[in-house]
Amino acid sequence: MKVLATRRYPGPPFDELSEVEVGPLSARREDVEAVIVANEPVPLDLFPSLRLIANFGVGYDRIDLEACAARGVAVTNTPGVLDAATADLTFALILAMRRRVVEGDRLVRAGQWRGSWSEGFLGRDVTGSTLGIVGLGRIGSAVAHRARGFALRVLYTQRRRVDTDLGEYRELDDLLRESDVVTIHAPRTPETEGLIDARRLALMCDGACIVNTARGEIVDEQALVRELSSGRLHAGLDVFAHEPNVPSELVGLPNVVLTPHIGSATVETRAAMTRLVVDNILAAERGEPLLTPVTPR
Ligand code: 8YV
Repeated sequence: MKVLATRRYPGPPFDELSEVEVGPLSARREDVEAVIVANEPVPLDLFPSLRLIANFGVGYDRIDLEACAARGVAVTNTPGVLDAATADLTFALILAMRRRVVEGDRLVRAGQWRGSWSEGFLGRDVTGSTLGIVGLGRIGSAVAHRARGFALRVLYTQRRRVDTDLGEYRELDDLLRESDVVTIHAPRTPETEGLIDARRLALMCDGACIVNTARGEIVDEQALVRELSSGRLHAGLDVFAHEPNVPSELVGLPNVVLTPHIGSATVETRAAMTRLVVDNILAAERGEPLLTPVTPR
């Protein structure tokens, strides 16, 4: 199968593709049968022979599934293999924010540390606090499992209430009111875009922390910037509405930790994602069922 990849995807499995070319999706190509993208829109009209879009990532919100279905183009993603890495980063952000790790690092590097002091630089306990999980899917559940080690009280909300011992169900507004830390693990869909808007951010208690490793568009970014600028809330943000642009107001704020969309960015996880991308292409080549197809909701 003639494959066009938007970049060299990480990990040895990439080299198992015999006919892969790395390049942009901007020119018409009659011969390309599969493309590998990282949640990028694919101009279907440029690829008349396209049969498969293999997405490097679990989220596929920038891929038009209905247009693909109408053209007979299959789409695959990489669910499962990145849950642990993303849940780990979620905890890195929670711990960094609640214990002021990045702020402390900056202070030490600036030569402003004058020795231990008992009153200053106080964070907030992680252990024993209340964690609100928005979206108890694969990644949200991995976060809930980790929460047990910190003796967290876990609340969750999602479209359908499930029978689980991972946490107590709450309506979203109640979850926001009750949580010390709110973490987002929902996919971006028309229903979740702007879900955490100004009214809902205002429900969070003073000093609470919001963590987003899902999609920037799920939170009203300007409303979040206002809450963070006032110092009322704290945040750990791995995703933004207009990546790689980060609102300039956030850069100087001490109450937010910013990371460059690295939820799945570990050597092992990225190799596993490439493995799944390649295995889907190999299955398509052999005419076998795709391993992880996605279909319109
Ligand atoms: C990116 C992600 O795909 O899986 C997702 O939905 O957002 C990430 O894993 C990855 O960072 C490549 O851009």
